[in-house]
Amino acid sequence: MTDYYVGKKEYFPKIGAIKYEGPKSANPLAFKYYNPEKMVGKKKMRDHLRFAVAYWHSFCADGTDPFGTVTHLHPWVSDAASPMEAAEHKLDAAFEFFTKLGVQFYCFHDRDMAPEGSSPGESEKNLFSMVAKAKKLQRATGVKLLWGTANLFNNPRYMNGAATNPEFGVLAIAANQVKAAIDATIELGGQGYTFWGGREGYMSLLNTDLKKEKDHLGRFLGLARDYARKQGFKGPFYVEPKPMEPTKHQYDYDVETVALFLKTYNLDKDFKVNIEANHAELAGHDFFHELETAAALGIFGSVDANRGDFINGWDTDQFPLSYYETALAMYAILRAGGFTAGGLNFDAKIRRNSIDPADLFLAHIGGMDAFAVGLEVAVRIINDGIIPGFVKKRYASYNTGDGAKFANGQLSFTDLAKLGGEKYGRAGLSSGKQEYLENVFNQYLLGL
Ligand code: XUL
Ligand code: CO
Repeated sequence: MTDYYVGKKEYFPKIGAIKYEGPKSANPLAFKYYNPEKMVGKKKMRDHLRFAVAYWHSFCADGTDPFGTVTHLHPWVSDAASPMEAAEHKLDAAFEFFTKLGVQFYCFHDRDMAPEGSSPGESEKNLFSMVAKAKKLQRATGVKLLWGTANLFNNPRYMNGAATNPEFGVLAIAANQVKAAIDATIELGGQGYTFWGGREGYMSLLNTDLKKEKDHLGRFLGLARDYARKQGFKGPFYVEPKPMEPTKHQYDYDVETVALFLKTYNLDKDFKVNIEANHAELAGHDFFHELETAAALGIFGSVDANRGDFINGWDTDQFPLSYYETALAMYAILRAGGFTAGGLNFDAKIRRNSIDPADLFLAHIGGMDAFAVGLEVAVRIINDGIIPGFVKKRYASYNTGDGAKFANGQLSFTDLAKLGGEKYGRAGLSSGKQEYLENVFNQYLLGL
């Protein structure tokens, strides 16, 4: 920790820097498995995992749900005389939290950091006054921006969508907002820029021109990309798939849908996906499936780390805890080459009734420990080679002879059919060994 807080108001005065104490530690405010400096393979744990805190859940959300009002009475709101002062205090509280927790990155929406003004110009002014402060705090603490984004869903004007709105004027206002959010991201050295669909989808097809809306979204993203590149932004853009909520059907349904969308609108060179675990579940997939699909399609970028609840179908945005899931996720991520500009952003919130200041730390500690375990398990699986080796062997018939000719495009369909008719009568009778592989996976989970 730096001496940044000397003489400053602390928002979490009873909590110091969170340290690694090992699996036997009984200290709830310590890491049991996440040891940032530990070398795992060729990289330190911290550089594999690239943890980020989500500004919106951790510093803006106040516990409100459809059935009840505020339960999280943030001191950075209650000690401020105006919304702008509250935004400044929130920034101080956020950087205090980042540094005490020891994360390298954070992510934010424009409206998380600064309140919306009475005109687009005033909103931009508010944003840039906070960006100037954030820049100083980043320099003082070494914490960096993983990605920035624009909130194109909260204001009532976006009730019918932003870039997919049937009214042009709303689309234009959204462009004004995204331009400022891109400028802010560049100013803060953001490593990526995210587009989550927000309200880009439909509630009813009876009032919707689906093709027009998708065309407009494709053009909007292309124009935003061109603008950012012209301003010198070199990082990846992310689309974050989600199948539903708040709309009945979101256009960025899942990874596969987004991949086709990116290709159709010539966005595939600059855009990748930011995969959220809970969104994968809502799409009827598991997190592992979405990660593997993105890797296969060459668009894996970043992760919103969280989990849903197995027995309901909401976007509950809970902190990830299952070692089994984090191990599968890290197995996919490492085989996709690991993170470059992306990272693990905790798009997760503490529960409405978690009202102790320590709860926000405890939640992140649990999530970071879970991914540290997942990382170590995945590295063991990859290094031992039993599971990846099995998969490799399963496809070995495509490496030589007729199979290799097929794989290299040297056989016509008639050739193929002839071989099938004459030569391979006994093919196909081999076990998939799923139970064996699942048992082996479980052994790795306990480090044996
Ligand atoms: C919503 C969601 C967003 C995005 C950023 O479900 O995941 O918070 O991550 O806009
Ligand atoms: Co998200």
